[in-house]
Amino acid sequence: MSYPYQLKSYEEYKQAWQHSVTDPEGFWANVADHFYWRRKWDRVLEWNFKDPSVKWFLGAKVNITENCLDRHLGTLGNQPAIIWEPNDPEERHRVITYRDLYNKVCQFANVLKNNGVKKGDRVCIYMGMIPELAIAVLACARIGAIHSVVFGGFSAQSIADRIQDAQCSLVITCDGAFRGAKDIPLKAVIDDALMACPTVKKVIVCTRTRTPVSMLKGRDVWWEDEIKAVETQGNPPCPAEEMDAEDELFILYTSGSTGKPKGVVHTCGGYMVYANYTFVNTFQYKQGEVFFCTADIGWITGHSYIVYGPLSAGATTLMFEGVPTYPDAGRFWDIVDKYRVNTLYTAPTAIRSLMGFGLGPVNHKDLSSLTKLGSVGEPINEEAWHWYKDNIGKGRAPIADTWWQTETGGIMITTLAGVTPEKPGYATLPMPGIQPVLVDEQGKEIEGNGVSGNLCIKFPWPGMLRTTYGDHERCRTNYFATYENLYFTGDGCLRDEEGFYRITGRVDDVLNVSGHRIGTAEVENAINMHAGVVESAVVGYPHDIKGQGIYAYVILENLSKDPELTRKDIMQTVSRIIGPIAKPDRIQFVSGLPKTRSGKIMRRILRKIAENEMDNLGDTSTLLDPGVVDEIKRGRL
Ligand code: 6R9
Repeated sequence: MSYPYQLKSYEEYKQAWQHSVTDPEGFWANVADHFYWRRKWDRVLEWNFKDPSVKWFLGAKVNITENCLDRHLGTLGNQPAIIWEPNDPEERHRVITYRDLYNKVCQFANVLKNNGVKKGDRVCIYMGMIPELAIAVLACARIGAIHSVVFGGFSAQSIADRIQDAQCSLVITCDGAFRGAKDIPLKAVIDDALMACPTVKKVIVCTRTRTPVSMLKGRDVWWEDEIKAVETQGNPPCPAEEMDAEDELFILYTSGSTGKPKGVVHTCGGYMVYANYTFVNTFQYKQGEVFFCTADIGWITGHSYIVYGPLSAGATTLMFEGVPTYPDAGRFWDIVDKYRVNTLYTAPTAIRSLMGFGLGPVNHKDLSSLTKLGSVGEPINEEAWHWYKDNIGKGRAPIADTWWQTETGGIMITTLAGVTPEKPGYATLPMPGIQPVLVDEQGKEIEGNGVSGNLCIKFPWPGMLRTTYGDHERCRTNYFATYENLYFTGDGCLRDEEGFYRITGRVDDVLNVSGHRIGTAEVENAINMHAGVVESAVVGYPHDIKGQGIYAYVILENLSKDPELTRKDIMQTVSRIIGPIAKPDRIQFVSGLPKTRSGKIMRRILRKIAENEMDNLGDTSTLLDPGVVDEIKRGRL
């Protein structure tokens, strides 16, 4: 496959960006022309950020799986689509060609149909990183069912919340998942979740770990048995459902600063074009290369850069089941070596954790195939950037530091590897089609260079979210109401003298722990569920490996006789309610929280204390009880 819209030089990039601003519709129509549409659009774009209402490729008909599978069969049928590396390096890896993948997706799409799934139904997917996860995702898309993938680290309660919110009718899961030395009992977690989910009529269970599972009569069926049933029917083909460009493709839940996670909704046409365009340009993919994104498909990075971006480009995508440190800290480098990986796309938190093991695990691994590197999920500190550049890229491979969000669908600000300049700590320049602006607190645009402010986007792009599932008003207030006629990202940002962008982190109450987004309110709600807790306040603090750690200030009903045990109990509660990823790193028991006279917690002060910037607390005179601050300072962990 060739990509006529792949930008090859800095000059070409500048021209493309200009074109995308002066004539956005013409620009995106030119890109979209290179996809397979059942019917082309009548209009490219209709939008307003007030409602908000954004529609791309109006009237067009498409199925993303025909672009990811069918259209490659003639030329790439025998090429590897997915290379799968298991958790245990001793186990055999799998190579799935485009033809295999097509067959498997059609087969499983028929399984879904046999189990009553129809266009528009919501399907929850809770699986480990095995090829069947990608197959399940694509099978949903094939028949027009809306997938909602839930990361394997979330608790039963979190899954139940997501299933209820989307009113899913079917769940696809595994008996268990291997992750490093751990064996996670996915089906047992689903069983717990489903006690609160009457909409779920069927559960399809794929075998992976052979952990004993309880199969509920009439509800639970085995993936393998269902496949056999389709084979017995003679493996009929599964024609792709014709979707409107603006039909929903998937829901993915993500944390905001308030309340429960929201279901970000992406649609078929625009998301497809954007995931593909950003993949092909950021990583300068060339046919035959091996692309390794280390994310989990449970996050947006996995959706866009393990599944849809690479497959729509006919690329070979490497899917890894395990973790970077199992069986040892050389695992990524072994994988790069074994499959001659050309592009590695990973997160700063992984780089920092591997840095801690020194160069031992890197030395003697052949990394010469690597020509491009990527970073995603959180700001990359300069030390990690240089370590990655020098020791993994051997000084040769450019680094694309890609800034984007679940809501943006694809990469927004980044270096195009080897094409546009890179700068440590900087995401650098906007993708063609992206118009970033910095605004001050009043929403006034800050023009010129050498400035910083809140990062907003002032024009729609095809991959942007369309709504939050079941609650459009929430979408409006969250993203489009802070500043008039702008999409607000929640990130702070600076633009240097040359016009390069550096993301400085969230300016709202969202934490970024090991590249995972967690709302402080969510963690507080979970802590407050623990018997004996009166109130809590959660803030982030700098953490060497995770980027941010979670610091919780907790008021107990009675002083604890065994504070260590109480801490563990609270951790357990958070683990149960949200999942292990949201466990606080530090819990400080306090007798009160700094509140204003109107009862608002002054998080700024708590943040400063957690960051150990005690001398810099600012004005505390408006507090109801300024004395509480001294107590909290004394008790800092
Ligand atoms: C893709 C993804 C989004 C938030 C985002 C920002 C942070 C992501 C970043 C980055 C600095 C980068 N973030 N990439 N910060 N530099 N290259 O991570 O989506 O999970 O929704 O998180 O992550 O704060 O707002 P998501």
